[in-house]
Amino acid sequence: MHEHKKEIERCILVGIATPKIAPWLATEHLNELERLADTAGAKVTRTFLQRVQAFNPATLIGEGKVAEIKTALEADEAKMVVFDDDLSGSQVRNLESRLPGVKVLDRTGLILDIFAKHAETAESRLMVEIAQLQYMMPRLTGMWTHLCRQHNGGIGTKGPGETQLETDRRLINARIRDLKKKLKKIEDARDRTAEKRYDTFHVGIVGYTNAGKSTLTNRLTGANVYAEDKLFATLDSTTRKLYIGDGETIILSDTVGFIRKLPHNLVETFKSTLGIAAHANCILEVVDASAPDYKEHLEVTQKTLADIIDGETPRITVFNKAEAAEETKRDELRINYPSALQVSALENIGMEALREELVKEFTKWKEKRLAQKEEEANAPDGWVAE
Ligand SMILES: Nc1nc2c(ncn2[C@@H]2O[C@H](COP(=O)(O)OP(=O)(O)OP(=O)(O)O)[C@@H](O)[C@H]2O)c(=O)[nH]1
Ligand SMILES: [Mg+2]
Repeated sequence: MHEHKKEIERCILVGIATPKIAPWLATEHLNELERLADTAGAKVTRTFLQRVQAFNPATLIGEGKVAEIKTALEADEAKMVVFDDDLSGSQVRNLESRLPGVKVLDRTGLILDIFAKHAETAESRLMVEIAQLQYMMPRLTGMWTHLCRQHNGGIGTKGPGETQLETDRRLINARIRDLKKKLKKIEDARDRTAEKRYDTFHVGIVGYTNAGKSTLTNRLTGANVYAEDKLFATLDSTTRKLYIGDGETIILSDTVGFIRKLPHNLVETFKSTLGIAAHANCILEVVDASAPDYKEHLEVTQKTLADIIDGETPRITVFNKAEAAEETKRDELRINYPSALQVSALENIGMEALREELVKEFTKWKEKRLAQKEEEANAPDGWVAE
């Protein structure tokens, strides 16, 4: 396949390691950023990892490093630099003025870009646009102050830019409100569908991006959900049926993956998609057993989930890609997570055990539902269960 060379942007990545972060983990974070850049369609020409004691408030990294990056950008003919850490509006402005003609992004901006490219349904498009506008707001300030200075040469004067800025802000806020209204309509319709499913056992598949959630969904249900070795291959949740015999069915929802430093407003807006997980009767948590930083993946997943579902929902933890993990690592996982399963969706290993686990949870749920129904039927005011 021929790629158009022009479409591939060349970029340089910058990571910052504070004394609190172990070097191997800092490298792992940068590797992940590289995969994000790749997913966004950019080619990484080099990466910088700067060890700092404290962040420079003006440019995040030290002035010397900025100069070094400038030289590297010129040598590599790269026009974009991506920071692994969040940049404030003024830091973007300061960096852009020191690196003329270079686009300065942070991890959040990159993730938003990927989400914008991958969003397919009306719902995810709305969510991404809201998140993008929210992300833009504080950076707008920087942009206009920047222009304002250029025009007036003065500092702290209220120039025409300020008025323009206020207008822009108002317009953006109006747009966000409008988008949120549209989103609400879609969500309400979906909630009604969810209510209809009240009597079906619903499993929400969650986990870090690229853990193999879609591959696992396909393997379990024989479905053909898009799975790829890219971060955020899945944005819109897909729902598939799993037949478990006796005419019984389980519904599986494959959802968007989590990632460290997932932009907060993105989590907020995507809550409704993840809401599918919130409606779930059981959570199937997929972890990449072969990832060196799987512990961090687990942590990120737990934290993101804690905001969405109640702690009572039963959970099955699955270590996927087990065939690609070292034997010592698998032993470690067995000891530390005794109730978790080890599987390989790719090589079709351990699927039967996972099915059994799902059926077990289904049976528990069904018994509970039956008891509930009986209670409803026997209610003194004569309520009849549907
Ligand atoms: N070695 C190995 N690779 C696997 C396994 N399961 C999935 N993969 C690969 O991991 C990559 C990501 O798989 P996906 O199923 O797209 O992962 P996902 O969790 O849905 O990812 P997102 O939708 O991007 O969050 C693909 O290249 C898969 O082929 C496995 O058991 N072993
Ligand atoms: Mg997926």
